[in-house]
Amino acid sequence: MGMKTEILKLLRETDGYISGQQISDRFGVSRTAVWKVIRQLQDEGYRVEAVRNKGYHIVDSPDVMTKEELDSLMDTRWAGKNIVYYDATDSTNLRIKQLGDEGAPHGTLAVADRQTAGRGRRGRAWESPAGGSIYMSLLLRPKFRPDKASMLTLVAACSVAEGIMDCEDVNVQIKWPNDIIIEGRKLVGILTELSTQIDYINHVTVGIGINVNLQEFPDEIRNTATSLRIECGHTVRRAPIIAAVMKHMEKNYETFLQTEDLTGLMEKYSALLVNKDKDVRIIGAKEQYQAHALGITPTGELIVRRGDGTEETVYAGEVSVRGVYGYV
Ligand code: BT5
Repeated sequence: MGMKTEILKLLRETDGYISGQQISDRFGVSRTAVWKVIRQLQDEGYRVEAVRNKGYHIVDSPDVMTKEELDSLMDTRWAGKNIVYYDATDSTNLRIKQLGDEGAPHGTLAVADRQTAGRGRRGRAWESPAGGSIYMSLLLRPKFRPDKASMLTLVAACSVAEGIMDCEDVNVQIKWPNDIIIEGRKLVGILTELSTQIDYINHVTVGIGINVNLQEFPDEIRNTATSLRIECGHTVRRAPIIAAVMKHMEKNYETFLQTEDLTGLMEKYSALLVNKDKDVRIIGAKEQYQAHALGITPTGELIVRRGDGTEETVYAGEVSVRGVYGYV
């Protein structure tokens, strides 16, 4: 951890004031060096008060998203421990794929404030303006076989939902398999991509886009998208959400590894599943039909009952699911 991160942490952990002398003793640097770091933090938007004879005090943390802010909040062993931060990049998924090819460790997290080529599934685009959203991708290096990797999208969905609800008083739900919604509108999209050999995984990229402080959307998604700001009615800090999502991701991934399927996460996932006991329209490559969704299997397929009473499981890679009325 760099000194700026350490000082930020120290300011947060101190009730009241901490003197410049105490900080400089702690890090073995001059008081001028401490003051310079404080100035940098203030320039980044932190409200750090300096009171003569008392020292420094952090009043509040606005929505600052920097590597230091993220490092200072991360409370995990591996998930998000090696953060690469970009003010702007093409796509954090592309960055992580490259870092993965170059040998970056399991748990490496790329975070951007803006993407110029944000990607959804099957060539679709992800709207990625600056200043109001989370665009992040996590590098995983699992040892299991490639056919199990699609379940990681569901592990991530669970983790994002839990992380958001830890930080904000909202009720989010999961639209199988990879969207998180509030009141029927899309708040989060997840894109999991694999780099594989025939029978083993090189690495997995789990890309997560969360609309945090966006207040308006382009026409095409105006009626289907939402943000935390819109739903909560106030500005939301991004960095604590990233830290909370990583915390849950680490835990849920380890649960997943115990059985290499969703057995240990079924209860949580099912409780969050918006499609459960709802009519859905299954849109496959060859056919479309209406069915009743019953839940998921331990391997992440959606269980549906057709009109004639037959039950079947639907694999995420093959279909889209729509509510019979509109988006959900
Ligand atoms: C997804 O695709 O929902 C996956 C999105 C993953 C984005 C993250 S951001 C970090 C990482 N880096 C990337 O380049 N990608 C990942 P899909 O299910 O195909 O949904 C895409 C559709 O959602 C689009 O066709 C739009 O209709 C809609 N959409 C686009 N941007 C949106 C936004 N910001 N909020 C809500 N809906 C959006």
